[in-house]
Amino acid sequence: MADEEEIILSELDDEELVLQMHDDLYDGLKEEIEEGVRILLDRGWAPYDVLTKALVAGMTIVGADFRDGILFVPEVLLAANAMKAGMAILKPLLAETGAPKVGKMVIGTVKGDIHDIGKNLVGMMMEGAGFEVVDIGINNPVENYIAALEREEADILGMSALLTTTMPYMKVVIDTMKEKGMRDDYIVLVGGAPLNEEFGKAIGADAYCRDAAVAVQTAKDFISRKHNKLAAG
Ligand code: B1M
Repeated sequence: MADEEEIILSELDDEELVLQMHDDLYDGLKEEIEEGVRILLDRGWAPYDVLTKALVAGMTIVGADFRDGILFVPEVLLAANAMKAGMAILKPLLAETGAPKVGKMVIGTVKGDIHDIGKNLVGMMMEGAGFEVVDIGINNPVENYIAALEREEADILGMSALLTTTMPYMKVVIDTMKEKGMRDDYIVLVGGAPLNEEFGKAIGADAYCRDAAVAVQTAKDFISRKHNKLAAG
């Protein structure tokens, strides 16, 4: 039957392939996603375009149907695994630019929150822009952030939260840094789908970053301001 015919990804044009990848991500088809990523790269696509147009856009569709009760946790987990498999292929391409190291960032998802795709993406893009990144993973209590900042002698703290119930924990981390007299030693950047600029300001972060590209640009801006300040003595 026609609708049971196997789709040969390499025979699709770019636009059809990207749409098919959205479907495959939705269906959690890891191998198909890996193949699609490789095909787009072979066709000369920039890794960042593959990431945003094929993977992140696909995950947005998954997110909408998750919200609307059409998809459930097991299916979304499969989609997340497929997305991660695609990201793993892109990671070295995004991360190895040979750029000189410009600063060090500790990044982690806050306590109670296990979403890590956005955080991983930010880490990858930061590495690609020449930052050293120490990823402390998910579900981090304040102690983990403080210990990592001190141990790593980082310049930047990055925090991620995807739930409205976990985002207030970012303030706990920043308040604890203030209590310990260490807040001003670090650039604090926050991000995650439910946050906004106002929230970032209200909790005392230096900046809210809408996406990974904004995180990179914001980090660069703050680091160069820090260097200028030091140079001015
Ligand atoms: Co969850 N989940 N989830 N989930 N999940 C959301 C966040 C949700 C919006 C879905 C929905 O209802 N539409 C909803 C939250 C609602 C709310 O709080 N108001 C939700 C829920 C409710 C839940 C559970 C409670 C479901 C349940 O169990 N009933 C549960 C909670 C678990 C927990 O954390 N304790 C849960 C579980 C899961 C899975 C495990 C199934 C899976 C996570 C797998 C994983 O991460 N390994 C999952 C997923 C995949 C999602 C959605 C569908 C996709 C998230 C994602 O990866 N997006 C999500 C829907 C959505 O966000 N619209 C949803 C792609 C990623 C590239 O984007 O993470 O936004 P994002 O990151 C962006 C920016 O936000 C920014 O840059 C990134 C790249 O551009 N950014 C930063 C992120 N972090 C940053 C840090 C920075 C800077 C920028 O630091 C400097």
